[in-house]
Amino acid sequence: MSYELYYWDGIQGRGEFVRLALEEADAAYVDVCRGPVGKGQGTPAMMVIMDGKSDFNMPFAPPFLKDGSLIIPHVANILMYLGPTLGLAPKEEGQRHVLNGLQLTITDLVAEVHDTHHPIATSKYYKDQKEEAKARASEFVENRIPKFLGYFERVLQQNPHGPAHIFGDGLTYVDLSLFQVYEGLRYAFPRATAHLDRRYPHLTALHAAVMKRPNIARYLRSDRRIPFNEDGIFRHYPELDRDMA
Ligand SMILES: N[C@@H](CCC(=O)N[C@@H](CS)C(=O)NCC(=O)O)C(=O)O
Repeated sequence: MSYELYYWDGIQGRGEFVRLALEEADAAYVDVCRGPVGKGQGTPAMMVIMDGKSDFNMPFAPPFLKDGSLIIPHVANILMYLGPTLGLAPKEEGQRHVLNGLQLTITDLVAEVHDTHHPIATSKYYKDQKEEAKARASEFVENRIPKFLGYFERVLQQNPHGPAHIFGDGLTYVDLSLFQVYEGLRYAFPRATAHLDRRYPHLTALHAAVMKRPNIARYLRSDRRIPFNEDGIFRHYPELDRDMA
């Protein structure tokens, strides 16, 4: 039976972290909102569950994964659920929680990326909070990108199995998510991230290695990979970008 991924159509957004894991594992899944309306798919099918008009648990926000009768919300939670089955997480429970801690740090980072263009209200347009966005993005570029990426670089450096992976000696879903963060930050802040390779060599090598994995490379070439755009989490607004000190 296929997994069902529910996420807003037209953007990579937070759904992309889950897609990358499903694609790497070549798992059968339906991207429900991208399917035909009227055949149990499309955004209306998601809204039925979101609005509590189905027999399933009602999630607060997408993405969520449906596996049979289970609805699993929140990116990190979905990945923790899928990880062992997809071969992208250790089987041992304690280690799975360590991995989840890393993914939750990515959740925090993603929330801060979102807040660079929506610092005041998620319900308002970017154009209605541009001044505040400038201040927020400036702080993000100056202090938060170095703090988050510096942290992940150090975790790679300290991995007793070597810096090829963020945890243990094999690929995990966190490696895939770090690839996505690296891609997204470079799209949103090309000036600020101009020298990532020099500053964060292990992260840069991880990004390159993930991009070359056969299933990921195939996915990136496919039309399932929607280009970044200004409706997603990682948005490129030149006025929010600047050179890093
Ligand atoms: N912690 C959740 C955040 C989910 C989330 O914020 N989803 C966004 C789309 S990317 C949304 O639709 N939010 C609606 C809202 O917050 O009202 C996760 O990591 O999945």
